[in-house]
Formats: sequence, structure tokens, C-alpha cells
Amino acid sequence: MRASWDIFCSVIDNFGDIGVTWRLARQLVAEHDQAVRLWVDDLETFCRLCPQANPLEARQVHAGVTVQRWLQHASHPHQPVDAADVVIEAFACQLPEDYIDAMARRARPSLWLNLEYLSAEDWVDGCHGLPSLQPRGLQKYFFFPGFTPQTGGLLREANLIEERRRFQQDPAARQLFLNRLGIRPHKNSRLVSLFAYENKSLSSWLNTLAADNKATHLLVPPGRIIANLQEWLGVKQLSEGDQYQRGALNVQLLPFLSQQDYDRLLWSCDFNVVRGEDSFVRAQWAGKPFLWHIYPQQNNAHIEKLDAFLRLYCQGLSPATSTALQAHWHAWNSGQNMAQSEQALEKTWPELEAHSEAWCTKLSAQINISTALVQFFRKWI
Ligand code: TRH
Repeated sequence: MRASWDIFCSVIDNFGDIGVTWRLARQLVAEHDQAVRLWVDDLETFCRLCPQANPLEARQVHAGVTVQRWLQHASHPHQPVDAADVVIEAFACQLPEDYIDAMARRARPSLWLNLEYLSAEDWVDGCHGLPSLQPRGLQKYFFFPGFTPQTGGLLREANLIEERRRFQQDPAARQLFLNRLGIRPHKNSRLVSLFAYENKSLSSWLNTLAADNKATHLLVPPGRIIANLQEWLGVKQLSEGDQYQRGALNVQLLPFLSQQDYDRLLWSCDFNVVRGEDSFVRAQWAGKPFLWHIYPQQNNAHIEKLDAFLRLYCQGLSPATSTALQAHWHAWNSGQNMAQSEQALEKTWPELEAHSEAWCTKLSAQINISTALVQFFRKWI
């Protein structure tokens, strides 16, 4: 059944909100043949992820998704439109009042879902799918992504894992991709990507890599860590394409990539540093060891979320590897010196590599968010 969907995305900061909703919208169209309109209050940020889009165009269609500018200010009342069969407010953004009226006016009111942030905490299992009473006869439900079968799963395109494995088994495809981006690592150097928030740990980590007897080629797309990197390199302004050699470490600045190319970058690297929500999930689909910079929250609330994920992720690891991994992630997320934990982690490498692939296989047996949403709607009607 082809239903209409309105997804509302308010870009708070960074790329996570739009990254997740844009990916979801594309998947609902491509894999479930749904009619999707994505409301975005910041088309400039959307254009970073979809470079063919025009930030001045109020309504445009990309990948079969109608992308609609959402003017949120009081001076711009919401455009009168028919409400969709399914309405997703992403990450608890506030829907326009007159749109809520339109949802209630329909012969069969819209299904209203709040797509929540990803968390591995236990309580998520019990809260996924719970209703929240609304006025005007509307029904709203909490939809929680997650890592267990009791949640709504993770965003994963239908053929993603097969495509990724094919790419990784084809050295020529990898080489072609790296060449296209101007990446030419030395034969034996390990390839590492870095996408993170500001982080005081960076200098000690880079010092360790520069002093290592193994060469590292570090690839850095634009992101909030750049200021720390400039400081460590002792340069005022880093630009796309710049390269610097410090000891065994080669640092290369990349442009901001499309989501598809960013995936390929993660698949091509031996180790990925990722952040937030969407790149964190993509690193898991890459089947490679990774380091997560969790979105920092007040009063260190994020550390509990970090530990909740580590509890799941470390299941099946030997005690030594589990300890090394946790120490590494904790050091990175609390701005501590990384020298010791980096050396300890490197010793666990073969086990960590095998675990990353096994974790991906295990997770990919779970439902993906777009399928879970379509099923949720079918059960509801
Ligand atoms: O940008 P983020 O820090 O987003 C965060 C988180 O989602 C966080 O939970 C949320 O509270 C906050 O935003 C508001 O990190 P994230 O989630 O990884 O999103 C980055 C997106 O950018 C992701 O879709 C991958 C994409 N990306 C590219 O497409 N090209 C690139 O070159 C890079 C580096 C990223």
C-alpha cells in the first residue's frame, strides 16, 4: 500500500538530524515505494549532504523525495497543506499547530510518530512503540531506534552489507575510489578516517601515531575537530587537499563527501573515528574497528549512553580486548591522554577486526528502521 509520509526535520546543530531523516526518506521511497515529503528548516545544511540541491528552492525533488523548506518562525505561518497518512516528527521537533489541525481534520487521522535519538540504554526496549495521548483524537507513538529486537532497529539499506563486502573484496574498486578523492597512501600504511567533535585527546593520540613504527595515513573531512588538528600541526588554516607528514603519520584533509562516498571511505579504512548517531551506525555497517565520539551532553549524561553501548558491543570479546577497547573509548570521550590506551588497543587488533565483522552480521539480522516503520503503520490501520 502506497501511503503518504511527512517527515519534519529541524536542524539543531551538526548533520545528524538531517543525515538520519534524509537517509530514511530516501529509503522509504526506494525500498517501500512510499510518497515522502521531507520538511527541512535549514536547506543550506541539507545541501551539504545533497550537493545537487538548491538552498533557495522552496520545493524540490531529489531521489524521489519531495524536499520542502519549513519556515518555522512566527512571522511565517505554516503553509496550508493536506496532512499525510504518516507524520514523523524527528527527534521531538515541534510540529506546526495548523499542521496538527490538518492531521486531526482528516477522515482517518494521521499516524503521528516521534522518531527518537538512538540509544543503547535498557529502558529503550520498554518504551519503543508506546503511545502518548494527544488532544483532538490524534494518536502519537514513540519510535525508538536501537540495537535489540525490542526496538525499531537501525537505518540500513536493503543491499548495504552485500555491497560493502563486495567493495571490500575488490581491491581495484577501493583503489579507484581512493584515487578519485586523491588519496594515495603508502603501500603498508594503515588508513584511518577522523570525524569528531572538538577533543583535547587528539594531540596525545596523534603523537602516539606519529611515533609508532607502523605508518598511518589519516583522512580528515571537515568537522569540529579541525581546530584541534590545526593546533597540533601548528598551522593557522587547513584546507581541503592539504597534506602534512609528522613522523610516521600522514594527515590529509578531505572535502565533505556525499553520504554514499562517506560510506565508501569508512569501508576503505582500517579504522574509523566517528561521532553522533549516523556516522556511528555507518561505521558499524563498515565491519571495521572504530572509535565513537558520542555527542557530549550536560553533566556527562552521555557517558552512561556510551557505557550502555559498550556493554552490548563488548559481549563476546576476551577480557583483555574488552578492557583495552573500553579504556580507549573512555579516554577519547573524556579528553584524556590516549598514549597508553592506543598502544594497548593495537595489541588486540586481529580479535577486534573479527569482532567488528561479527557484530555487523549480528546487527544486520535485525529489522531496519524503514521496514519497521512501514510495518508499524500497516498494523496500526
Ligand atoms: O553531525 P553529527 O555530530 O550529528 C549529531 C548527532 O546526530 C547527535 O546525536 C545529534 O544530537 C546532533 O547531531 C544534533 O554526527 P552524525 O550523526 O554522524 O551525522 C553526520 C552525517 O554527516 C552523517 O549522515 C554522515 C554525514 N557525512 C557525510 O555525508 N559526508 C562526510 O564527509 C561526513 C564527514 C559526514
